[in-house]
Amino acid sequence: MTTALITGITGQDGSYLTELLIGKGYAVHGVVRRSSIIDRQRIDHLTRDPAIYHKQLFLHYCDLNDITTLRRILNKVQPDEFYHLAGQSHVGLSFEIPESTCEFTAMATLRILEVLRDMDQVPRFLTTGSSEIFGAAAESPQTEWTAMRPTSPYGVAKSFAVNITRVYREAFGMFACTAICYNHESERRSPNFVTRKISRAVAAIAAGGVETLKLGNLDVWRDWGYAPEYVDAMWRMLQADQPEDLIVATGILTSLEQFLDAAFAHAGLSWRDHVEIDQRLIRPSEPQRLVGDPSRAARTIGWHARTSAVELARKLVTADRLLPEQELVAV
Ligand code: G4F
Repeated sequence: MTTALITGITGQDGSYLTELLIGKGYAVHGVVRRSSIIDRQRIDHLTRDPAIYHKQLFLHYCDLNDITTLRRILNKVQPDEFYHLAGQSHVGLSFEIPESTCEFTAMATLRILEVLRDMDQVPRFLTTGSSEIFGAAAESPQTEWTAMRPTSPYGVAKSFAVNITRVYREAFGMFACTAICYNHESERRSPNFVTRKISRAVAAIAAGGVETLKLGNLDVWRDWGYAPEYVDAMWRMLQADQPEDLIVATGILTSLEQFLDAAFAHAGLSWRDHVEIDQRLIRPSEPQRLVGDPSRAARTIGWHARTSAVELARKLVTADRLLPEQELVAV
């Protein structure tokens, strides 16, 4: 049985990756933070399944600052593959909490690499980068060789993580790589990201619960894909003969207005009747357009995104319209 260890197992990507690996017969060990409020909704269906929990899925308490505990878990579990997905993932919020964003996203990656380097059997290591490393990109679409010009503390922290992972790969011969993921969304996305905020608002408006949706900058273009497909790319990267950083993206640029069109039209609505601009939601700086070139991932690991941004918008609205009305408040 192949053994994987995942940080960020309770997040969107962590939960989909866990399902994927369990389906492939892995033993999956997840690292979870101790907190008085237990928020493991995305993996509840797995931890409630007696055929899976404590048989194929195991959870361990560990804060990523607590490196001695992580070392102990690693020595006990001896994973073959290590997926480091944890971190502060909200770009806008990183302007308000830059230090902790860098601590969890940049420094935690370095600490993990340091612990792994000392192991007798070093597991294969993957972390997730972000299109935010390119920021004010000098070229479009961005490739694995595009210069990093981040525009947010989050993007700077991710740039550090990508670079330190490369340095450990090159300097110490570790199988360590970064999936440079563009925006990837799903029914499990937290509503503080724009896609899910929109789909929940559409559901609430269609149900007659609210009338308006407050958004920040609408003049942005992103490369939006479907998260379950992105964790498949992560897995494929760790099965490759050689470790390398890859762009994981659809290659298609969609404007936020196009996403709004698709989401509202799916419920027979027009966003122009409901969206208001709230200046407080506009970030101090951000990339205007980000689109990745996924051709290297197609060539080396045979990965292709299958869901378009328009299909994604419709999928999220369909799912959110099935939610009980009380879950749709506060959009
Ligand atoms: O959904 P977002 O918050 O995603 P963002 O900032 O692009 O970051 C996501 O994708 C990155 C990959 O490229 C990840 F690394 C990162 O962890 C995260 O998953 O915002 C998308 C766009 C932004 O331009 C933002 O300014 O939507 C704009 N936007 C406009 N109004 C809004 C809102 N974003 C949010 N979250 N909320 C708004 O009301």
